[in-house]
Amino acid sequence: MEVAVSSARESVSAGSGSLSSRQLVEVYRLMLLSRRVDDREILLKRQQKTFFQISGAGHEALLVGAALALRPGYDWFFPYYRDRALCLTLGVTPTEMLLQAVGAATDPASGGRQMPTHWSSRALNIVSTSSATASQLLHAVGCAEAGRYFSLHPEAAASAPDDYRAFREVKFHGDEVVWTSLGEGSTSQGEFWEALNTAANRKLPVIFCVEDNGYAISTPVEVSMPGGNISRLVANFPNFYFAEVDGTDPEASFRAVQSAAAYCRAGLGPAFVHGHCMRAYSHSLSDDDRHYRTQAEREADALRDPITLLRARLLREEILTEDELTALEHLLDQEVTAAAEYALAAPLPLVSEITKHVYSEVLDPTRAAFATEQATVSDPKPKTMADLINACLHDEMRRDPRIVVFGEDVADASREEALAEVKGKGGVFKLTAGLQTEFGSERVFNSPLAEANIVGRALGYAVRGMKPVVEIQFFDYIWPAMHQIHNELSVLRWRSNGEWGCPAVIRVPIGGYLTGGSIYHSQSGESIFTHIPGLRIVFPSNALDANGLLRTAIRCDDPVLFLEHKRLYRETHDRAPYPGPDFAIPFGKARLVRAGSDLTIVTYGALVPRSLQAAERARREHNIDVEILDLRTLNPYDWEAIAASVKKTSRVIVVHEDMLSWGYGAEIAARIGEELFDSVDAPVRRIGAMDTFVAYQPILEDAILPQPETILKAIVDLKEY
Ligand SMILES: Cc1ncc(C[n+]2csc(CCOP(=O)(O)OP(=O)(O)O)c2C)c(N)n1
Ligand SMILES: [Mg+2]
Repeated sequence: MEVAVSSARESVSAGSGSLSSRQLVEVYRLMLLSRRVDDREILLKRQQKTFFQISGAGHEALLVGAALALRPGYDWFFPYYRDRALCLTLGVTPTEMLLQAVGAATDPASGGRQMPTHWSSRALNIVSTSSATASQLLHAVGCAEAGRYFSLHPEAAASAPDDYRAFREVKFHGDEVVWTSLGEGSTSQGEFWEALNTAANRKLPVIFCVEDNGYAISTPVEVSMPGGNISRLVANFPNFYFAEVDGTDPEASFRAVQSAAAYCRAGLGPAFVHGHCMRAYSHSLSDDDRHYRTQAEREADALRDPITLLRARLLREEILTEDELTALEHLLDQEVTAAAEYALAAPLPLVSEITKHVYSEVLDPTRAAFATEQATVSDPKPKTMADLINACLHDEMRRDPRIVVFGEDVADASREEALAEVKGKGGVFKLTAGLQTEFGSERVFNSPLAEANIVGRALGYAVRGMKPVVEIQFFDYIWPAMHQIHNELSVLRWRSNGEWGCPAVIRVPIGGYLTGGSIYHSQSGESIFTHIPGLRIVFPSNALDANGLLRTAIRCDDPVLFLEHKRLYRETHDRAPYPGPDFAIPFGKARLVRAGSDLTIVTYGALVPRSLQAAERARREHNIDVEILDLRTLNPYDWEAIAASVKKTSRVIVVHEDMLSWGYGAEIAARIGEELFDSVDAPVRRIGAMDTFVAYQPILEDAILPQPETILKAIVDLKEY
């Protein structure tokens, strides 16, 4: 009676799409195993031995059918929390699932960090998922793009000893497909449409599977979407293979996904499989569907339970007898009981390891290897920050074929033929100028106007071992990507207990002092990002630092937010000669801008030159000798340099452009208060923008943002304190 999953897979794949009796028994075994693991988790939760439960009950037929049509460890998977039966069929074991349910140290998906059903397996190419509905779809898109890139450029897969590539294994075959799934309610998320957009446009081998159980918690499908049928809404997307299928029928589901996979493998485009399944239980154990579904509706739905249907079919077609079914069920119970016992006895995670894998454990961007700071100047002509960022991008793309650059308007010209006649755009600030012309449209291309699309895809590229260096056009418009940055990019490594990482670089023009930039082209807000663990934040104040820090950002193994102050892009005072292709500056190392003995200013970005002006005047007009530290990177930041300077001068002002309240300075000031209380002779001062937005009229902008005069006044006040 027992049939190994692999043999079922082989014979099913070779056959016509209908399942033999033997295979149907195996499908039933997997479906029932999935249900029994759910039921065991529910029991354990009621016994307070686990802490959360959400089941896949009602989705089993669709998912076992789907998994049999796909290749574990070969194809890639971005599933969601209902996909227990898919993962079981791919090869995740009940024991592994229950280890996650109890939060064991040996939970291979997350080491006790994620709720149950948050799948992850490096061996099976199941990429760790979050709880956020639909955000995984963009990762699947980026993953498919990366797979295609490696198959066209296999040389790019080569490892390199001196950067992130030493730790980013690359696997590709050329015809792998990427599975991603979601509930019908989650199709209301913008990221769903952003993912379909790019998958269709680039003909990517992604299977989008909508598991339609008719409800999003308590919200029925007709409320989630006009017309109540997602297939109808997406029908006009070009290049897709579409299938709408009875997801309670494993055979029909298998056939749909098999055809979808064949279409994708042939390079024809993405596929959309819409499976109508049912929700056998409430949304989760925290929900009670009797509160919003009538008894009649619940009873009618229960008639479509795929386990009951297949069991009846096995009896009806005399494939198994009642006794044989009972024996099978008994065997599964034994298997699940053994798995639960094992999981309950498993070691618990160590509190001492909580912060492990917040950042890369293998490549520290503060380390000396990044401290070349050896400029090899061949041309002494000073270059702007814009020039030297652009130069760094050129250098690194030459050195590392895994780098791709995309974002809004970053290409020279999407219509390549135009480049014979025109100069090219290369970004609204021209920071990416010439990259497409030198490296081609496969490596440098425009994204749709959708910021979550940019960051979500970057994550997908990076998990495959590529290095996306993407641009968000203005910091003011980073917010649609915030969900991806906060809930996905920065946390992937930690939530998978180090199994996955996504060391993408996001370059973002930021800041005001533009005269006329107004609310939507002058925002700061770096402290919102320094509050996110897992993300490195860089904020250079001059051309040379921008060049050396961007190089480290690109070579390192963590995700990096690289903030470029627009006002500093083309200033005269911060220029430097091109320092050569290996000039790198480690993170977490402040620059001493000006040595002084009376007072310390801790600052960064556009406030570095403004603080310097104030310090020069303080010297001339008041004989006060100010020391200035430019932090250069905000996470990590150079506490040692701050502490040494504060101990020397005993007076300190933290100066930034961002609003004062809850700003970056608050954290630095608080830490000085906590750790250096005995070293200061005056209150720690902060200077920042007024707690409002940046206005258009220059008189208002000048008053809102900190000016050299503001800093000078604070210096004098504090010295006299
Ligand atoms: C972005 C986001 N918003 C809200 C939630 C809370 N939430 C979890 S599941 C869910 C309903 C999802 O319904 P559907 O997409 O139909 O999937 P189903 O659970 O029915 O399989 C909601 C609102 C979430 N996890 N993520
Ligand atoms: Mg649903």
